[in-house]
Amino acid sequence: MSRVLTNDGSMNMHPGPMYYNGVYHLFFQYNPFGPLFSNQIYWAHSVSHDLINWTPLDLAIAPTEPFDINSCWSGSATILPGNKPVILYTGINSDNQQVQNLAIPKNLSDPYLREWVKYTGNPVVKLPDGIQPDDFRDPTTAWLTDDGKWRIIVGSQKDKTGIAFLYQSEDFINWTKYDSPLLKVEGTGIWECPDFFPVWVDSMNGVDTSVLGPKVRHVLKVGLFDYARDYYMIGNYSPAKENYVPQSEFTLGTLRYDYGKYYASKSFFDPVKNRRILMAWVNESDSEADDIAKGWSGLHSFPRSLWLDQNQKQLIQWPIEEIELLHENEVSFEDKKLEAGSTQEIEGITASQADVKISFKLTNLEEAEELDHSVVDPQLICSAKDASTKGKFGPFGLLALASSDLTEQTAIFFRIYKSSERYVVLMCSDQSRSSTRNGLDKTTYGAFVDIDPKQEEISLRTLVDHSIVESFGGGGKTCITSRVYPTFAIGDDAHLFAFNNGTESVVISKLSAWSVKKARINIEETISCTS
Ligand code: DQQ
Repeated sequence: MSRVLTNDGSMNMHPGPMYYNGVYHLFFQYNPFGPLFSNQIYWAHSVSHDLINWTPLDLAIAPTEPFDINSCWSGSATILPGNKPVILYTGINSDNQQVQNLAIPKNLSDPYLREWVKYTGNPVVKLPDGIQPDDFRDPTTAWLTDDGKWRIIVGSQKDKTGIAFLYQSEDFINWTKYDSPLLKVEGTGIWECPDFFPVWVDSMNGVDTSVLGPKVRHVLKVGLFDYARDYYMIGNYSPAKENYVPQSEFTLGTLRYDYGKYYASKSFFDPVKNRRILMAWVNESDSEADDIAKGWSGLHSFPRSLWLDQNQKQLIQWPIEEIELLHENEVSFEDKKLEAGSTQEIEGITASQADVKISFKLTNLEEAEELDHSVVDPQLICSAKDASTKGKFGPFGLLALASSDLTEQTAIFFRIYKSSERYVVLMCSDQSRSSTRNGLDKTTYGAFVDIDPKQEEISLRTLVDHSIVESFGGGGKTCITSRVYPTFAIGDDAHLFAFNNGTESVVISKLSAWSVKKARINIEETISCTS
C-alpha cells in the first residue's frame, strides 16, 4: 500500500489536508534537498480522488519571502464561504521568528490548485509580546461562530506552560489575539500542530469545523514536542465566553490518538462521505545515516475516520473504507482454538502488505492474574513483559512481519488482568525483535483498551505495510503505530501468525485477512485540467 509520499527528501508533518471540488489535497513539510530535516522546509503537495492513490504536484509553498525565508512550517487549510480555500502557515522570518502567513490559490479554476500565492501583507499574525521567537506556530483550520468572526488557535508555550492562543478575525487578514488563551497547561512544554474540531455526541459521522451547539463536543488535540505524542481532550466549547472546558484535566496520562510513532496529525472534514479524517506523520525508527542511505525519510499514516465513542469518553479511529479498493485474496476462519504456547500461520495473503482483523474469545477469566498496581504505566508493563513472557491470559495476538523461524517478529498482543473487581485489557506492540539489525529504535509501545472482556470479544485490526504496522485494538479504541525494518521477514519471506503465549488457551472467534495491493503513489501523471 506504501504511503511514502516523497521519493526523495525528508517528509514530516503534513500541515493541511483538505477536500476541494472532488479532489483531496495533502500538503506536507518537505526538504527537497535531502532526506533529513533542514532549515529550508517547503510545502509539498499531493492530490487524490480516493485518499488511496496520490499524485505528486509541484511544491506548493517555498521559503522565498522575508516572512518565511527560513522555512515554511506547519499550518492548516480553511474553506471560506463561496468555497474558497485559504492556507495559514508558520513562516520562519528573516529574524528567525515564527510568524503566521496567509496564502491563497492562484487559480481557483485549476482543479488541482497547483499554484499558491502569498498575501503581500504577511505576516497576518505576529509573534506576541513575551513569547520566544521559536515558540509560536502551527495555526489551525479556522472556525466561524455566530458573531461572524473567524477563530484560529496557534500553538505556543511560555516557561514550559503549553498554550493554545486564540485569535479572531472578521476578514481573515486582520487577526486579534483574545486576552486569554483557549487553554493552557503548566509543565507540558510547547503545544505543536494543535487541532480543534467538533464531534457529534450521537453519530459516527464527521462534523464540519464550524458546527456548534448541544449535539457536539469539541476535541482539542495538542502535540507535545518533548514527547512527540499527540494528546487529545474532549470538552465543551462556548464561543460566547471563548473558553474550552475539557471533560478531564490534562495530564501525561491523557488520551492519545496513537500510543506508538504517530505525530503532528491533522484532521479535516470530508463532505463527500460526511466524516472526519485524520492523518499523521510517522517518523523513522532508523538512524540519520540509514535515511541518507535510503534517500528519504518519513511516512504518512493510513487515513482514519474518527468519531466520539458512544460512552462520550474517548474517540474511535478506524481505517477509511477505501482500503477495500486494495483488498485481494481474502482468507478467513472462525472458532479456532489457540492452545497455550501455539502459533497459527495465516497463509494465502501477502504478509508484507496486509490487512488483518482478528477477534478472541476467552473463558474462565476469573483465573486472570492480578494487575500489579505498582506499575500502572502500560508502556512499562509491555516493555517489561514482551511477547515471549508467559502470562495466564496473554500474550496473545499477531506476529506481523515475522520470519519463518520467528527470529524476526513484530508482536501486537493483549494481556488480561484482574484489578479490584474489574478486568483490565492491556495492548502492546513489541518491536524488540522486529529486526536483527542494530541501531534502530525498537521501543515497545503499550496502552490499556477500555473494553470489558466479560461483555465483548477482544478485537484487533492490523495494517501491515513493509516498514509500518498500524494496529487498532477494541474496534479502534486504542491505536498503536510502529516503524520496523526487518532484514529477513521482507517481501515473500514475511509471514503472519496468530499466537498465544499465555498458559490459558484462547479461541480465535473470527479472522479475516487480505493481501493489500500497492497503491499508485508518487507516480507523475499528465494531469489534464479537465480531469
Ligand atoms: N515540526 C514542524 C512545526 C511543527 C513541528 C516543523 C511538529 O511546524 O510544530 O517541521 O513536529
